[in-house]
Amino acid sequence: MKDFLLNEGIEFFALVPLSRCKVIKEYLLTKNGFDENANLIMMLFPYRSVHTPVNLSVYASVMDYHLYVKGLEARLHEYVSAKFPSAKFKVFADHSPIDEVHGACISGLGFIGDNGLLINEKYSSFVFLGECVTDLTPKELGIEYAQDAKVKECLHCGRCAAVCPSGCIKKAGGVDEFNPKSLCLSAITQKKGVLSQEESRQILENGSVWGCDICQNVCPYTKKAEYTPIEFFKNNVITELSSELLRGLSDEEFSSRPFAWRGRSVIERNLTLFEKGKING
Ligand code: B12
Ligand code: SF4
Ligand code: SF4
Repeated sequence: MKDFLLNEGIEFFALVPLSRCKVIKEYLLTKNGFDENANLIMMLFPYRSVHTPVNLSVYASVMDYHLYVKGLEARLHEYVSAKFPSAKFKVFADHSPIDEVHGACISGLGFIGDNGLLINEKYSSFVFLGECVTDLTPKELGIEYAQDAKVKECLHCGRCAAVCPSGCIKKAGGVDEFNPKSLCLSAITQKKGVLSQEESRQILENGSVWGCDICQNVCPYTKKAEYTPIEFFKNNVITELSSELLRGLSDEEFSSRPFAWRGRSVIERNLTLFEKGKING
């Protein structure tokens, strides 16, 4: 299994028992036939390439990582079932049974920043998190469980809290902490329906039509971070999105972008707002 993952360009992975993870969507486990004895191979997928996006977040500028995970699962299926034909396994990312930031953190793949994100020493927080849930044992997988080591902390330098436009990162107990209850700009850009004046102002002022990277860009770990080695994330990067470019995308091309899950109307609304704002002011 180690060789398979390394061949895929996945250099950060670790095995944890499900019992150590925080389950947030139990039904995804039961639906796929997993019980409490399941194991998880937690994986990091670095995604930042040399192309710096102008008016959207890095995650929105690259091809949809859900597609990457689908491809990875198909290749893994071929690899594993040759040796263990009755093994159960499923790869999740984002729409996942567990709190992935917590899972990656306890697996030793990084630490949690005050911006709420998993920071890896090599790639900073520009890593997607995913996990292969399986009924295979550590011995069958050829990977030992990750050590239950003391979790490292970020620098608590306060830069992310100082620049966050939504005030999501607040002082709590002496350190800054991510507070998802106030509305993160990333969530505003993905919201359906009509936006309030304040929400529209946030999109315009911060110049992003999908997602927000402000707290990641200022983080000292990002300054020294490396770019992705994974081909999937290096190709077809959209650095500047416009209504015209969006209209030119075929339905198939559109569905391979990370903003497609909300349908065309939400991203169109943001672009119209952005383009009008640009013309007016
Ligand atoms: C809902 C969601 C959002 C929501 C709400 C975010 C939130 N934190 O609640 C919105 C839309 C705002 C959002 C935005 C973004 N998201 Co998001 N999101 C998720 C999702 C689907 C679920 C998060 C969740 O509900 N967790 C459960 C709740 C209870 O956790 P929580 O309150 O955040 O805090 C927990 C952990 O942080 C952890 N924890 C906190 N501190 C500590 C300290 C220690 C020591 C430990 C061990 C644990 C720990 O324990 C807490 C309690 O369980 C996850 C995927 C997943 N399945 O986990 C992606 C995920 C967190 N998002 C991701 C990304 C990339 C983003 C954006 C960067 C996208 C963008 N560019 O716009 C932004 C960043 C915003 C930010 N600063 O967090 C990545 C993060 C990758 C990383 N390196 O960490 C994830 C993991 C998706 C993925 N598979 O890659 N997201
Ligand atoms: S900017 Fe500073 S406080 Fe925020 S996550 Fe990075 S190191 Fe931590
Ligand atoms: S993604 Fe943007 S709005 Fe959300 S916490 Fe980070 S800086 Fe604040």
